Amino acid sequence: MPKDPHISRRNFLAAAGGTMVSIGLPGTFVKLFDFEQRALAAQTRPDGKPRIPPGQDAIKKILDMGGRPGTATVDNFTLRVRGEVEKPLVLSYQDLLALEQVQLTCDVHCVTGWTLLDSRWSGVRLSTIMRLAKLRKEANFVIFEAAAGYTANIPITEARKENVILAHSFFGQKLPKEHGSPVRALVPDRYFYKSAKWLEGIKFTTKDEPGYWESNGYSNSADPWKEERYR
Ligand SMILES: Nc1nc2c(c(=O)[nH]1)N[C@H]1C(S)=C(S)[C@@H](COP(=O)(O)O)O[C@H]1N2
Ligand SMILES: [Mo]
Repeated sequence: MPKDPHISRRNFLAAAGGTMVSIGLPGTFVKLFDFEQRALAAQTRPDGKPRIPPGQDAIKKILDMGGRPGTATVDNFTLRVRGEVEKPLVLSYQDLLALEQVQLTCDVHCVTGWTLLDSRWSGVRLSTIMRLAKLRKEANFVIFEAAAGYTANIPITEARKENVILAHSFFGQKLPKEHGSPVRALVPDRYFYKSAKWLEGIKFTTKDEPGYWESNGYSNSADPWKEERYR
């Protein structure tokens, strides 16, 4: 493994295949103090699940997990919505802002073991896009299509949840480049590799199409509370 993990991961993505590498940028992260961790671990969510899923540790600040950014900016961004829809769409950044906006405070869980609590995002619900594009009943899966060929897939049942959004802001600011600007998917209740950064398209399919990490040894369902990490 080269010294700079960012470079090695880029090369890996560029090569698109080959040997298994660690998901995201490997390395250590700064956890909360043990007493804080224990207090948080004792909390439960409104849905009754523990606040911190098994095998996860809370951290203070989001990490840049790398990946290959796109060239899109706020000015030339387009989101293509296609597949099992009556009305395929091509949305600009302004188009997205003109749709119903939501603000969301949620926890995100990276499969490498870190959990970021109370992260604040804003954007548009995926269900809003589904309504706008007039989803066909044949649509069973959502495939997020991102820059450089990165994809991630979720079932339509997950996609309908209120907390699944296309995010353009993070803590009240435009999404930083390294975290997926202009727009990323956010699927808080699955491991974070489902939350495709640098989003370019959304495809609705009848059959499942396992995404990038889902085809490289990681779980297709990716439920943090069931610890579905690997295939
Ligand atoms: N386009 C794209 N999206 C991606 C990735 C990637 O490599 N490319 N990595 C995924 C993984 S493994 C994780 S953990 C999160 C990390 O997001 P962050 O860098 O904003 O923390 O993005 C996910 N989305
Ligand atoms: Mo990850």
